[in-house]
Amino acid sequence: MFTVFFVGTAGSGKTTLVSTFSEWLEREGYDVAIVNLDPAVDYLPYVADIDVRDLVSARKLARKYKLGPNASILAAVDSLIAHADKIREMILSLGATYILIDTPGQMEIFAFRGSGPMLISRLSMERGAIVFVIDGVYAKSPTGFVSSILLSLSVQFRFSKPQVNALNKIDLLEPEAVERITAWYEEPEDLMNALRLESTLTSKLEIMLSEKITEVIASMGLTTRLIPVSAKTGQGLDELYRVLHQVYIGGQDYDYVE
Ligand SMILES: Nc1nc2c(ncn2[C@@H]2O[C@H](COP(=O)(O)OP(=O)(O)O)[C@@H](O)[C@H]2O)c(=O)[nH]1
Ligand SMILES: [Mg+2]
Repeated sequence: MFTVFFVGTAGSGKTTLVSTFSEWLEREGYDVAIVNLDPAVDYLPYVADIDVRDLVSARKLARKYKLGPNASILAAVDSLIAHADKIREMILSLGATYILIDTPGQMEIFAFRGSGPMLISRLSMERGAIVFVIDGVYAKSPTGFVSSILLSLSVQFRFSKPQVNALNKIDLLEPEAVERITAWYEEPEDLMNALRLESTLTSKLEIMLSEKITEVIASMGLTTRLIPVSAKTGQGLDELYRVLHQVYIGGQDYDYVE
């Protein structure tokens, strides 16, 4: 049993990717199940095998305790901890090979509080991985790219699980833009030049910081692949599967080697 958590900023395409990727896996003949961990979502494009909205509802909490939208999601995600063992049992009884887990829209509520990492460690089966979903439209600009990768890095620190970065929405990008972005990931020089051209770097300090950051990104690229995908058209899902499969057979101490 392999649990794959989809994490990323609101609107990056986690839910859509879970939906298309599960269809792709099913078409390829794999046994797949979906868990929705977002207690505040209104509409899901897939049928969840386990849906936390059946256990906690952000909307009900909001009404009961007169909470605003953010506070009610916070309360709902935190209260999921009380149900972690039950959800784990439910996942085990599904018996599927691949368990795709869709996480709350507001990533910071999930990743940067105690409850997110706790849930991930309780719900990971013998193998677990994170797919960090990056919004390709946002990552098109050098500064947007850098901030997306820094977020991915901080998620990696939070969860310390094998992680794959999916550059989503490539159907909205020119093929040259996709190539450029993937090159930034591996070549600090390319990224540094692009940052300079974007000319937001004014002070010496900013330039020095950017140089250090681009080095970190390039060294991250050695172990964590950036995989261009489209949750809309299904482009790149075969590659996403291939890399995840390597994590699955390689275990937790996975290092990607080309
Ligand atoms: N064009 C395009 N739109 C996408 C893609 N993935 C997601 N979207 C759209 O982006 C919006 C947010 O997607 P959603 O899956 O709900 O994001 P989430 O908040 O991360 O779960 C929706 O309108 C999706 O239709 C993609 O690969 N291409
Ligand atoms: Mg979602």
